[in-house]
Amino acid sequence: MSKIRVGVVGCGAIGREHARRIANLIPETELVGVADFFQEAAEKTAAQFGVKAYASAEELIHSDDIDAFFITSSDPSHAGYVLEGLKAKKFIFCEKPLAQTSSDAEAIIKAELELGKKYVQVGFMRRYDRGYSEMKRIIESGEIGDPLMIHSAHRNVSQAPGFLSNSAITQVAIHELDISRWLLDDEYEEAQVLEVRQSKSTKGDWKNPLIVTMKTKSGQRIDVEVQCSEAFAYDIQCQVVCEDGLVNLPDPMQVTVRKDAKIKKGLMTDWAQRFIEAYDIELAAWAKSIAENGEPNGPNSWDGYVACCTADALIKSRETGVPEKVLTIDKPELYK
Ligand code: ISE
Repeated sequence: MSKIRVGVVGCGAIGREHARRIANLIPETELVGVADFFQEAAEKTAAQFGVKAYASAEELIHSDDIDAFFITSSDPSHAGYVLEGLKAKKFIFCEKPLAQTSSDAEAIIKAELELGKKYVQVGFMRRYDRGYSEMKRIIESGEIGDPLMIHSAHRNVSQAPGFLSNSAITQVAIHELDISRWLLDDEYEEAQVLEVRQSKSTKGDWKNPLIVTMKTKSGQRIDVEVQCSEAFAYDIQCQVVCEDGLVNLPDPMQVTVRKDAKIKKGLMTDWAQRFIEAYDIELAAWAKSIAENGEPNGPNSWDGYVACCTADALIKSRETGVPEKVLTIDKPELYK
């Protein structure tokens, strides 16, 4: 079978990482070209992989040499490129978030429904992390009873320039919005951001830390501590409390060093390293599902849309100070 010919839109760190996977790790794919808002960045990455630098994202998306493309550009550009890709009937792998607002994500759902087939996958890579996958398997087995609540923490050492106050929700907490509903297999009723005493590292109108909470339709509660920056490490914690027991996300493997009458064990500082294996598994599964079944089978536009609706409710609750309803359209048949 011929290879899936892939382009990458956005040549920042995650774009180059995905380009490397497409070019070197995944047998079903071939890297054909890249594009970036800054032509120099596109040319540098193209030279690194020996592929074409397109003059614009639109040119790459509409090229007859491309079957599928990755969106790894800045968050506000995602929704527009997804819509462009649907016009061109290309498979689209869009890094999270799918859009900046639920109305932009809804436009994507409508465009995809008109095509009657799934073209879009959203980069919620945690679903492919071995720790989270095992937690889901245990919850679904029923061996520790029904899930009642989740306690999570998402702690970062730093953020790239351009980070805004609501990026804490749309860029950081968005992973928790997806992984929690995936683990619980339930939808959200309401969501709220809780105020907490601010740490000395709070910058401008960023709130650091924040507590993000959600309540599901069946009454489960989720609380997430979000530290956008200056945390002691890149540290992701998740504990699902069930009726008869609980399940914890394991820390990544680290060796221990014994010295000076102490045991030392390192923590990570970088999210790309923390989830490197999850990204590998995610991209391999994406390519395999397209090659074998003609459509992606990972987190889809609906999942991206629900995350945006939940983010909208959280952003609204920052203004109102009370829990806000998570409002969605009815789930279309295509995503059931
Ligand atoms: C980044 O964009 C990610 O997706 C990481 O997973 C997250 O932990 C980090 O805070 C974001 O900036």
